[in-house]
Amino acid sequence: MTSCRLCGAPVEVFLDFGPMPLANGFLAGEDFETEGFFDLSVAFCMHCAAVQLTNPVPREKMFHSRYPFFTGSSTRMAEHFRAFAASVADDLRSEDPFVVEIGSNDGTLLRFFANSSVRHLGIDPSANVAAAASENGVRTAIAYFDPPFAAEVVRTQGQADVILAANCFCHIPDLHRLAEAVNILLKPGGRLIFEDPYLGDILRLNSYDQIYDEHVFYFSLTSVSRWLDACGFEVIDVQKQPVHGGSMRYTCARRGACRVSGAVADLRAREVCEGLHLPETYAQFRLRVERSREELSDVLVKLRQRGLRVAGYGATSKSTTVLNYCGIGPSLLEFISDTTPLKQGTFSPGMHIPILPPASFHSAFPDCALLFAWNHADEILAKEGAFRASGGKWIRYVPRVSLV
Ligand code: DWN
Repeated sequence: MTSCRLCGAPVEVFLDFGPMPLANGFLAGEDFETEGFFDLSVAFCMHCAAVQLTNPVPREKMFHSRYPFFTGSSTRMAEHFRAFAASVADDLRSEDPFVVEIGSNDGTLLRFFANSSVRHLGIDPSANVAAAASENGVRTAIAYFDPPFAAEVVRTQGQADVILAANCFCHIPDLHRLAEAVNILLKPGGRLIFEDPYLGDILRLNSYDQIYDEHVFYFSLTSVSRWLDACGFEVIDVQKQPVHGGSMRYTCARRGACRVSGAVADLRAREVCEGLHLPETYAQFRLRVERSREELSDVLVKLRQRGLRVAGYGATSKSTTVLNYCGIGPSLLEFISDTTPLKQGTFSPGMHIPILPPASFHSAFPDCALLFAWNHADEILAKEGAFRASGGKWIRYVPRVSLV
């Protein structure tokens, strides 16, 4: 029996995907033999409602100097982060504010502050994405954020007015140590604002592909509140975000320091109505996931039997879960198109499907394209009109398997 990383109570595994490769472990042909696998299973805590991986992968295996995901690879995401930064900047009141971002990746969010000459610091353990941020004029430290690091920042640069994190906290296995570090770095009246994929949306959309090694937690307001409560903080506002398949932005402060918005009580009540605290909710999710796997495999097998060419679009982290869980290999999917230079010329983790640049997609459109980057569908469908015009069909699997 595994225990909850947040409260120590026993947890119940509701979905076991079996052996999985690293979600971002894109590899060269000569590395197939030595590729590593781990057991991907996800559990629910009856006590604090935290949904979490039971078997996190050592962080150095995932976040390193060849980390292949760059936030700025989507123009819509860049716009989302520009608007996020502008709203934070509007609320800065001190004379010489200091803004820190944990997990700052290529600096897409902090660039706004850098361009406005606001004191800022990005922190990221992956040297290559941090270097991209520095090249864009964003001050970035290559580090994991922990209490000693926070103390060093305070000693050299002072405490922060605001600490930001986007798609970062769900990657951190020890949230109590994280809160300890936040407590050191944040000014007494400061705000912690973070956003991550929202559990309610994962259940609603059946987006099981959000489950992979890097995502240790699948947050709800209920679990976030229990975590922060144990650390002297509280959620003072929540705002739903339409990115990454449905995210939640949590604004937090030290307990009692700020007025709590009515949106917090509203969302808490909605989570009770949706049964986010009940084990049967997760048992039902598991059945829907299993059905989706059967339907997707069935569609792909039938398309191949008809002699049609099928390619993937977007070599996302999420695609690693889908491909390996559904057993989709090169016999069903010819290649995956992706804009990231670091991924191009490699093979997908586990199933070893070639990753090719978009030129390969455009030079000879496949008959169908499996949209792994479904969270960027608006942006992609807008620019890939020629594929549809040529008779191409998109295969979607979120929220359900469909051919459009
Ligand atoms: O939390 C995480 C999220 C925020 O980002 C990380 N653990 C890793 C990463 O997850 P992901 O890889 O599932 O993220 P995306 O944003 O869905 O990945 C999009 C992929 O698709 C990138 O490799 C870029 C590619 N892409 C493309 O080929 N053409 C993206 C767009 C918009 C395009 O037009």
